Amino acid sequence: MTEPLPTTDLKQLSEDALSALQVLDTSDPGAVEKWRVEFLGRNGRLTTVLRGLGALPAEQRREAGAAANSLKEQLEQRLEEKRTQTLAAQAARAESLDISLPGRRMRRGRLHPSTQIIREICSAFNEMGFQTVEGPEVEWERYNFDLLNIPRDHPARDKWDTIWIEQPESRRPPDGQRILLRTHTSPMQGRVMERQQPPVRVIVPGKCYRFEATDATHEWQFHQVEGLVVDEGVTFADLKGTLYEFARRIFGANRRVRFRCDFFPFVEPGVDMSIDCFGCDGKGCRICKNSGWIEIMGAGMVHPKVLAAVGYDTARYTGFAFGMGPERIAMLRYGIEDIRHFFSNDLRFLSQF
Ligand code: FA5
Repeated sequence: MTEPLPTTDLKQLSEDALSALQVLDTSDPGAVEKWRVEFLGRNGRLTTVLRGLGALPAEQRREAGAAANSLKEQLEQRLEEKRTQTLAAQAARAESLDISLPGRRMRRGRLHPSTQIIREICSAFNEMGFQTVEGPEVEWERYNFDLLNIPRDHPARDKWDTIWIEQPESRRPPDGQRILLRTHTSPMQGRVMERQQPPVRVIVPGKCYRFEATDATHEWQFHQVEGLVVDEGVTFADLKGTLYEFARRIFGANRRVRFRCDFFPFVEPGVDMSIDCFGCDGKGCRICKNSGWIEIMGAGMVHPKVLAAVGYDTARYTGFAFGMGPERIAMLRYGIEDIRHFFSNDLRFLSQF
């Protein structure tokens, strides 16, 4: 069987290369490189032909060699021409742009409504002399429960449906401490008091998590803002005065405030605080479920066991603490009906604030 003459190969190769070049998008460097590798590359079709020349008789070898080299030059030149044409076409298109057309409006981003209300709450307290501090969302049970007078296996733990983090046996600390996603911002009470002596006056915004079924007023992830004050001579009157002033700043000058007994293991006495409904001025409406009052936070005098657990002198120091849900406060203020909007990332909701 006779081998086809290399010149026949070259003719076919030239046709293939030129027709591929005709449809090649030379503004795409990847496509140009692919074309070059296929026809001119080290293992490309032209180089393969050139390599095969050695097997030919001398006079054919010379003739075929010259033809192959000339084809190589021709293909390189045609590629360059095509590139120049593409650039010229692009430049012409650019010149045809109407630069007097008005630009497209940039859409401005904005802060998430939770962030906005948290900042507002914190600055109300900052103006009253509170310092803002933050802490970890992944927490030891010691801070989330033990130091807050909620020992392991105490039924009070059920109040905070907890998301636990699995720890391999080998990495558990000797005291058996477990890790969780904090269920409230109160663990920062212990963390702050452990590292400083009174006077303490802090506000702690942060994210919390609970293993809860969600509904219009319950999310499994939400924020809280915690407050803690400890010093000599702090009384329940200070708690009431501070929170009353806060309510006036956030909800307006004419708001009335109500405190009722409530139970949290880390405060004694414990209360919940409500404001009179701004939707109906206390007369009763849909917002306040006809009660005239809206509950906005839990609070109380810091339990002496909590102060003692961090080594504070309970004969000398007293304090108060409180914790509120900023999403719930934003819902009340803006008439938002479902807390799940906050984390569903729907721009139709987010861009209203
Ligand atoms: C607490 O978490 C206490 N740590 C508050 C506290 C601090 C009391 C200091 C006394 C002293 P409670 O579970 O009630 O309490 O939550 C406080 C606020 O967090 C609620 O009033 C509510 O606004 C918000 N909150 C609680 N659970 C959810 C939830 N699932 N979704 C949205 N907000 C919630």
